[in-house]
Amino acid sequence: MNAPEKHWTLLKSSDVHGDWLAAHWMPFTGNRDFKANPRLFGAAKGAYYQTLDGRQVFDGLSGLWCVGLGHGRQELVDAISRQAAQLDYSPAFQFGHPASFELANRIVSRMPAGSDLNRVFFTGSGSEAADTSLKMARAYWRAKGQGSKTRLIGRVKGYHGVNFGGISVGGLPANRKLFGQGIEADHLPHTQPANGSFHRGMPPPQMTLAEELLNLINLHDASNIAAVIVEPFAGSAGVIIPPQGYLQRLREICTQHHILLIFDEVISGFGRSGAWTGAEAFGVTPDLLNFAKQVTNGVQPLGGVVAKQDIYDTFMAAGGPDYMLEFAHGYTYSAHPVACAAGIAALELMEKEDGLQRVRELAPHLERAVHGLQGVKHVADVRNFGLAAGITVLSMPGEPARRPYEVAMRMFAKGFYVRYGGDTIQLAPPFISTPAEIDRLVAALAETFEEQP
Ligand code: PXG
Ligand code: PLP
Repeated sequence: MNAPEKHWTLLKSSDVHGDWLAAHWMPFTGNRDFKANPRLFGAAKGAYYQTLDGRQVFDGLSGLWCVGLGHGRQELVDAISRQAAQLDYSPAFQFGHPASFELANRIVSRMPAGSDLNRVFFTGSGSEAADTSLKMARAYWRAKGQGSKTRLIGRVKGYHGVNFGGISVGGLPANRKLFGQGIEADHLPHTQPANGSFHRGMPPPQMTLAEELLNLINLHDASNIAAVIVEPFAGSAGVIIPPQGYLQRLREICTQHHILLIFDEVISGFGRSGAWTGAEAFGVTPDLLNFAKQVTNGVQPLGGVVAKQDIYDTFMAAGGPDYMLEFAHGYTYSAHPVACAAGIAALELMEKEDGLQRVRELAPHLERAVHGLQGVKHVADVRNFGLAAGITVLSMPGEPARRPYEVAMRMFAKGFYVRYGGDTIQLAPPFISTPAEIDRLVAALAETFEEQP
């Protein structure tokens, strides 16, 4: 409809008009606001986006938590071009190609030592990983002859993507309320400390939070519960860090009552926590571990579930004759060759540049910088872990989401991209950021908060 004259890669903002913007119904976006005031990026390099008019914008959320190694990495461009030229697509079902096996081996070698997390099921996204893990959990118990174990337990403020399974166990009301009946699920209480806590890293122990799982077991009986799914630290809800001992206690209770523990590591995995997994960073091993995002440095969509060998073996044992499938599940784009090639190259780049070490070195710097926001106007709480931070913003009466939006828009005008959601601002700078860039990001944020009425 009324296309601009130029090729789309060469557009300037003056070429873009509302008519042309109308066709794309954008995800998790205020479409009316965006189309009135488009915020379009045309290029990216390192830790910076470039707007269509060439303005540099610091990437304060690594895209959407997925571009830790920075943008425009030639190694990844080369890997995906080579794979696309050699084998662009290969049927995901009943046939294979080498890249997926290579990537699976490399992922498995980065799981916590001795964890038995060594079988990888690929998906195209984190949402698909969430639903895959929940289906795996139910089918696992069925394969073991315990088909009554179907109930799934998530957590308030949890985010597990947007598919029906994920929103059923998820605990963000805005993502659930429009969509009617989900699947049978219950929720543990969230672990967000009261405003004004300003804990650095993990909050002190608060055992009653994990013990709530015992109440749910009393209510439903473990014979009816398939799995508990939590993010090691919650990302989307505003970076909520588990209290000390919390994940350990969940693990103990799940083991004792024969309930699978699923970690959704779509954000915490592949570096953001300063380790390959949040499981390793927090010292707790789940039975199923979901990943996406950073695994390809965001350059291709890819997610998956890493299962313990016992889970895989159970499916194989119950699979019937060898020519039959053991798990009737998968996606057209499961283990897409180009996405797998991107994953292999991204993991290599993480090693080569010692991405984990960079996160571990920058994390204390980010912690000091963001906790310097204590006392700044409108700042109600600050939380951090690894290279992630969440800031709770004091709400305007009746409009909790308003001020974070205003702050993020003002930040964009100043050359910083930050994420806003609910009553929070979220930061997740690239692993390749410098301490000075983090200081500038947080200083701009402090200034912007002070400017707000
Ligand atoms: N699980 C977790 C823990 C996530 O953080 C998903 C599942 C879903 O992944 P996909 O690839 O289907 O989007 C996520 C994604 C934000 C933000 O700003 C977070 C996510 C996605 C977009 C924005 O907090 N998390
Ligand atoms: N809907 C229809 C009509 C399909 O044929 C398919 C896949 O073949 C799907 C949905 C699922 O798509 P995907 O495998 O990309 O999730």
